[in-house]
Amino acid sequence: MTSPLEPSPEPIHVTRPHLPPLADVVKLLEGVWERRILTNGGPLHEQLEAELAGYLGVEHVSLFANGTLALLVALKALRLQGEVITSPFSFIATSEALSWNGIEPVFADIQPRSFSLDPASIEARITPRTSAILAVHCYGFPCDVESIQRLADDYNLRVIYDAAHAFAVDCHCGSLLQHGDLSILSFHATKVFNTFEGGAIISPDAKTKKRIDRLKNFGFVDELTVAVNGINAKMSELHAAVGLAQLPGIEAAIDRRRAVAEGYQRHLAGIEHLHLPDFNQAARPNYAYFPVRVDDASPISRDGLVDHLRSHGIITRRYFHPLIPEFQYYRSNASADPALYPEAVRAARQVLCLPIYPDLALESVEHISGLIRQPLSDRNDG
Ligand code: T4K
Repeated sequence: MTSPLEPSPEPIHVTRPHLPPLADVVKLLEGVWERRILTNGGPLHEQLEAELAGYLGVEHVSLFANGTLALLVALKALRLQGEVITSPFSFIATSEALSWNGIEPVFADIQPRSFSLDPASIEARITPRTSAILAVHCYGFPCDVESIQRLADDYNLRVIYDAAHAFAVDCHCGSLLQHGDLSILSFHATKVFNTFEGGAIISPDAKTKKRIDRLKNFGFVDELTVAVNGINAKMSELHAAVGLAQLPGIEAAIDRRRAVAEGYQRHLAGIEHLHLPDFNQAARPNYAYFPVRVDDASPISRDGLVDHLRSHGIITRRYFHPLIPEFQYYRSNASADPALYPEAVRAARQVLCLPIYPDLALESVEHISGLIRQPLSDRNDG
């Protein structure tokens, strides 16, 4: 075992994709080679939609080439216009999907525990032009879905959940993906469940799924009819094969993530100025990320800790710094004003995502924790 203060031999990255046995993928691909149906809703695509619906506890899954295209199409499917209230503390794709649809993102503040939109701040941003709320289950922690739905009902707004991080997360009433008008998932290499690249939309009913399935296939109803202004956002058979091979191992992968998270909770407990994530927010968490906060009174800053860990080969990430409105493209947005989202500003300054993935060794978790404890404790003593 590496001693807590020795450098790691190999860099440890914030994540490492979970892969199914290659033989399982090859077996599925043999069928693809025989059938020569490579895409456009092939049998593996259909099978993965059905198996995912069963596993996730939802009725209607539409697969996509990636999560960003799923977001683009979800917004289009609901015919949204004007302004949509969203989180500044997310991956840039959340706002980019709005901009690509000609919709203006309006940034509201987040709650410090869940890192997800604060209903009070959403309400303060509602105008006559607001058509929807695009909320993010950040790090897989559930949004306050009930308060958000109440606001939507009161102001006649639609709700879309960017659930890119929330694969297989349950809230108090079952699958988190059942809330809102639509939810989208990402199956990118860095996600809990990956198809290399991929994504999905969860629809509440068969009619909505049909509309979404047309939108992702150029809007075709049949060979002669295009009903909507669609796009090509389909998942190929190759990616579906990876997904089908992943599913049998997903429970074990989430269990191993839990063991890593519990290891960090154990080894990092009681360090002053270091605040650990609260996974009890979900009835069933997925441990997609392990975000810690380095508070402003800490003897070492968050960025100092990033550099310290990097010098020992531990590559953490500051998801989500910079905030979306700090990127050049959004700086001129009318709601790009840090005074409107102080909690998001604080989170972007304090949060550090530690390595977490199924085959991260528990010895490495102890090693990383020792590296974190050192500068926080040393300087406290001095
Ligand atoms: N909404 C939200 C809230 C999202 O977080 C995302 C994506 C989306 C929507 C859009 O979904 P997609 O269109 O991507 O399906 C990553 C991902 O590219 C991105 O999918 C993800 N969110 C975002 C939070 O993180 P980076 O810039 O961190 O990726 P990268 O390449 O630096 O990877 C991080 C680490 O993972 C690397 O240091 C090493 C490891 N890695 C990565 C890849 C791609 C591997 O070991 N193997 C790999 O193949 O963005």
